[in-house]
Amino acid sequence: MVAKTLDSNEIDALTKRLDDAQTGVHDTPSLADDVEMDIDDAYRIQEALLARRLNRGETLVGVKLGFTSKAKMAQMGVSDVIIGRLTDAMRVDNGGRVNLQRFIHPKIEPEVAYRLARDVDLDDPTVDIESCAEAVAPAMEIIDSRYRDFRFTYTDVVADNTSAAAYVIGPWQSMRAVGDLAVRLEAGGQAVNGSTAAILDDPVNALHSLLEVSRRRRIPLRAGDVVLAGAATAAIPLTAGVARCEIDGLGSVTVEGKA
Ligand code: OOG
Ligand code: MG
Repeated sequence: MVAKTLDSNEIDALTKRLDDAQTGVHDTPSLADDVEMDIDDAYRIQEALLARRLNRGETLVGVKLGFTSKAKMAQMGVSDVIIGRLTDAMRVDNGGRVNLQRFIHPKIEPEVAYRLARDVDLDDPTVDIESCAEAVAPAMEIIDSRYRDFRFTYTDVVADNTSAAAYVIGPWQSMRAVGDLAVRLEAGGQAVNGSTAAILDDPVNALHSLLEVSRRRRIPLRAGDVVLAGAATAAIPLTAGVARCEIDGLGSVTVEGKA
């Protein structure tokens, strides 16, 4: 069988479908129900979604990894690390409020964030990605799959910018080991506990996985970029009220969902 990639009209139509779902705050069925697409197509759709956001005046501020924890892989029934893109419109200040009307069915998850000190040369095989990171912080990501009931395939979720919707970052510290720190997330009367070790055994490994995927997908990594290393526990629903994540030794971060 000859592998068929989607033509640019098909890419445009699927991109519009996901973009309309996000901006119109409504869900959409899995793309995989309607079309056959491969992982290259999925990253093309993600790139086209980003282009639409940039056209609307948003700026690119970083990247996020997904499926870096066994809990998340089990929850979502998929495997393999995925990368999405963060824009300034997704950023919420620590302690700030976020309007829940922006989202379809938001969930929140505890993350570790890194900040890059310099541009990463993707073509330099000797580049030391760890030395390109200057700071680390506790963080939370709000995910809001555009797919009905959060039901998606591996290619679906990549096309949908890996469910990225919003993020909040706590106090930055200069680079240090964060390999096995206790993590607690509380939101909407629920709490989950875990460890940063759930993120690829050590969140720093997320930087290495990121470099690998960025090289393959030509995703630029630039000075100042935020990197969300992936969730340390399963995500829980974000409802009205304060959500709080505490990471031992790294500090805490909060966001308030406004009904
Ligand atoms: C996909 C996003 C995964 C993570 O940290 O693993 C992710 C999803 O679960 O909807 O952001
Ligand atoms: Mg995440």
